[in-house]
Amino acid sequence: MAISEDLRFLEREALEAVLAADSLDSLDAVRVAYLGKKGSLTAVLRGLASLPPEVRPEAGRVSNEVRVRIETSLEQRRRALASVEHETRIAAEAVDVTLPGRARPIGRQHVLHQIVEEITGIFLGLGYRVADGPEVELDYYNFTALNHPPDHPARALQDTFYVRDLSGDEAEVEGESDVLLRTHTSPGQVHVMETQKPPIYVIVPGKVYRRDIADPSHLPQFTQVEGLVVDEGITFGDLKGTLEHFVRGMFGPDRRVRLRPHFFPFTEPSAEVDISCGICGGTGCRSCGGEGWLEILGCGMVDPNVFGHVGIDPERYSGFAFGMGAERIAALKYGVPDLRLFVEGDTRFLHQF
Ligand code: 2NM
Repeated sequence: MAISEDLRFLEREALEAVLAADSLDSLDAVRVAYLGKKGSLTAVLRGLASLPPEVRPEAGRVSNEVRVRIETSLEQRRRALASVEHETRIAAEAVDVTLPGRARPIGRQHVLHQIVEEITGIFLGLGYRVADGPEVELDYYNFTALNHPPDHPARALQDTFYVRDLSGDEAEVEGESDVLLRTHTSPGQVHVMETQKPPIYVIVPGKVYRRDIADPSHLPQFTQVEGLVVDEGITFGDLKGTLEHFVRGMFGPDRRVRLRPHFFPFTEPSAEVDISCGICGGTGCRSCGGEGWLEILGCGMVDPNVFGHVGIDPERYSGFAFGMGAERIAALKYGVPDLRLFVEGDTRFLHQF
């Protein structure tokens, strides 16, 4: 009778310990404490053998029932705790798939790049090809072959960045320099004329350099786009029609085009080209300085002296050329008041395009 009471006490104690276990680990400690090799119930079961024969069956039956109930209770609690631990882990690992992703800034083409592509695209549509040349040039290609006389003011140290100064032994004339940063992309066109036979229809975009202080309308480095046509029977009318086509493609069909006589060393005759102001339509406003017209490029018929330098027969061929600053075109198109904005890299400005 005493053994049965011990067993029932043990059972109650074990079942309370099972319910008190709050993790799988502490529950396993309870199992070991009662059912393990050195566990309390195990010790009782071992003691059964030494009981008097008349109480042994009853004690055996009761202790077996107790073992089964403790085991059942352990299993129930194990399931409950495992399920709680599983739920806790799932909750901790949960991903909210409805959260918006982190926005990553994407790159874009610089507005000048876009403008150059737009300009060249119009001429590609007319069958022109794109050519380029080095930014570091020889004086011959930048000036001499382009009919600039030796004393032309653009050759002055004040206006041109010289890379190599030939004063000294190598100089043919004291103080003369022969390597420079190109001041226009025309030397690229000289290379084309030297290496290709007419018909020539090319557009030459690229960076050019002039010794100017940056201000709202000047940059020491800017982007030029020049065009050149050399073929039989090319006239000033072809030049004008080509430029009108360009202006309408670039600024819209309502713009008018005006040519004013001008002078360039490499063309004769030469002209500057204006377009009617997009704000006032030509009557004059603040945006065009009251003029009604905005200057956009320079042009002319290629001087026969230029053909002479590159071995093109001026009796058989004629041609026209034109040049424009991409920054100026972009400023006019978008109403930008200061060319420096294009090169300062302020993304608040650049992201508008
Ligand atoms: C301009 C204006 C007028 C020009 C001339 C040539 C060449 F190579 F054929 F002689 N290329 N570009 C030219 C003519 C450029 O830019 C304002």
